[in-house]
Amino acid sequence: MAGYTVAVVGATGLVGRTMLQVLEERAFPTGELRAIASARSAGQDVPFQGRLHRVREISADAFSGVDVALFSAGGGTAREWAPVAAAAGAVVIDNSSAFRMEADVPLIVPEVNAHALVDAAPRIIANPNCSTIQMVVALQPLHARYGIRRIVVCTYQAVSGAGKKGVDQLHAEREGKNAAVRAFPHPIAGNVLPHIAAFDDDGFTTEERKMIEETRKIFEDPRILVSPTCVRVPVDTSHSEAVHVELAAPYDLADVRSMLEDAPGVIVIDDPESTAYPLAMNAAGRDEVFVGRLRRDPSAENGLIMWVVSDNLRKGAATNAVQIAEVWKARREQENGASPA
Ligand code: NAP
Ligand code: 3JN
Repeated sequence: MAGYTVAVVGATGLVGRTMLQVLEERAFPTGELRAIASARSAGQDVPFQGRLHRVREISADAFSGVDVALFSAGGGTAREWAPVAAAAGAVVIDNSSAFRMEADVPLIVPEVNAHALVDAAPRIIANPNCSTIQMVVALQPLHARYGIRRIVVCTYQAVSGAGKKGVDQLHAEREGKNAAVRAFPHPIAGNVLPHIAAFDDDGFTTEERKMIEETRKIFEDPRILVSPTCVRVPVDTSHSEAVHVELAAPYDLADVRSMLEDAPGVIVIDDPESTAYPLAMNAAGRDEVFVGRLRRDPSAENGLIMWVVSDNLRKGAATNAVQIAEVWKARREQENGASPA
């Protein structure tokens, strides 16, 4: 069968199911699909390209002959199985934090640093955290033109970022019920939680640490200061962010707006007088990063404030991973001079 053999690990999860949709929508040349999950859901079926595919339990055999393995099954599964898939000959594109900060693992957002995937050689490529992805896509033109000194960011993150159990908790609470499994330490319906993942000794959460470290790695500048507060809100899909940035040089607001309008993967919606600004419910189901409320921050030198919204399951996870697969495919076909038989 023509096309690549593609494995989706975590195919029954929110991100994995979205990966299947995005592979299909973007017509990634998939000759054979391997839908992989844990023993819990082996035997279930997932839809892809108009038919149902049987989910198989993860095993070394499941990776035999696989060209591309898209992982979205958490860090533990990635640490155990990504090296197995890579050893079997697959390029692994992993959505977890397991390998993101390893020096020899490219951490890729195609609109920002596709160049970091220098050739088709790396066996593991990491997909950044969803909150980082949408922020760096919006900041990339500013970083390229002016340089970035400091970013203060507050996130408003959808419950789907916490997987199926996050969505289930919100939906159960909306119906006045208790969720069978709680994803959050407090009720989320009608609430706002300044707490995503575990706290460290300095009072930051791991989600916040990811935003700091991943932004520096993607922008290839360890001097960029990042000050995040990550917050969970009772929204199903799309993360929103208030991003306050201090640029390294004076800027012209009209130039910034026009650069953002031209930036790949960015849509500017910014007419506050007519109540037009990016909204989580409008970004859901879309692949772009939406930017609005652009304004000068008079409290900081070269300060700029923006509101950034994107679908966390698509651009924040599945779409970015499939875009990485497309970059990998282009490199590989350039090197080999041909597409797969
Ligand atoms: P989810 O809805 O809870 O789905 C988890 C998936 O992982 C399910 O398919 C599950 O299979 C599978 N899985 C769990 N343990 C496994 C194991 N030991 N072996 C094989 N498969 C296993 O979660 P999600 O929202 O899809 O997120 C999945 C992961 O993606 C997260 O843990 C995170 O690492 C990553 N993620 C990244 C971003 C990002 O920011 N880029 C965003 C969200 C998530 P079963 O059905 O068999 O349980
Ligand atoms: O909570 C969110 O909105 C995003 C969560 C992402 C996430 C959830 C569980 C484990 C990650 C991630 O992508 O960083 C991980 C992880 O792999 O560490």
